[in-house]
Amino acid sequence: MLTLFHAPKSRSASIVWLLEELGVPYETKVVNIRRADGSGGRNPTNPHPHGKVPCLEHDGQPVFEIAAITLYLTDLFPDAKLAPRVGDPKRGEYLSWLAYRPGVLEPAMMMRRLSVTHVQGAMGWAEAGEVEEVLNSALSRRKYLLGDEFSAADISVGGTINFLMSFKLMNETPVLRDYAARITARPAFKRMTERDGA
Ligand SMILES: N[C@@H](CCC(=O)N[C@@H](CS)C(=O)NCC(=O)O)C(=O)O
Repeated sequence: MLTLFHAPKSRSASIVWLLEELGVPYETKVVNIRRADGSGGRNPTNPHPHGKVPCLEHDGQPVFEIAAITLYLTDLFPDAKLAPRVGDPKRGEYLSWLAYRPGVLEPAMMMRRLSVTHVQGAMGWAEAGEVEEVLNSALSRRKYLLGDEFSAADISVGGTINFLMSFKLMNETPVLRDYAARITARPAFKRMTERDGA
């Protein structure tokens, strides 16, 4: 059994969207989390070591961090064709984009939002404007991050782009706007937003 520890209107929506795309049975446990406005708090039943969401439990074993959960699920259900398999030439690119969201995209945009100075060469991620250039360049040449086929990388990175643009935390461009429209038109995305009231 797959159990997702989930909080509406949070990063765990990414995994709800993925589970809906996979079309596999799962249950969600809605848990309280600490919110940026100071409300909320940790839920002691959430197995995530920091009390964050998402956290997935598969037959009692926890998996945490979106990149790990996404990879875990797409490996568990390869027939859903949401990720290149081991040995596929696109596998490296897929893994790179999964790591890019929490390792580069999120810290870059958060730093800019908080007006923290980026020190080139010292940070483990690139400056926000450079990240936007990379994403615009990749998506101006392709329909999806891996080419013509939608993959779970589009849920993770694309979902973040959509979220950041809607909150004006990322500069909207025609390339990114069209891409966001493409991925959010998917029925599984709509099912996710309907269930969270997002
Ligand atoms: N790096 C984590 C981030 C998870 C995260 O920060 N989730 C937020 C919700 S959007 C959370 O649970 N915040 C509550 C807290 O920090 O205690 C991942 O990618 O899974």
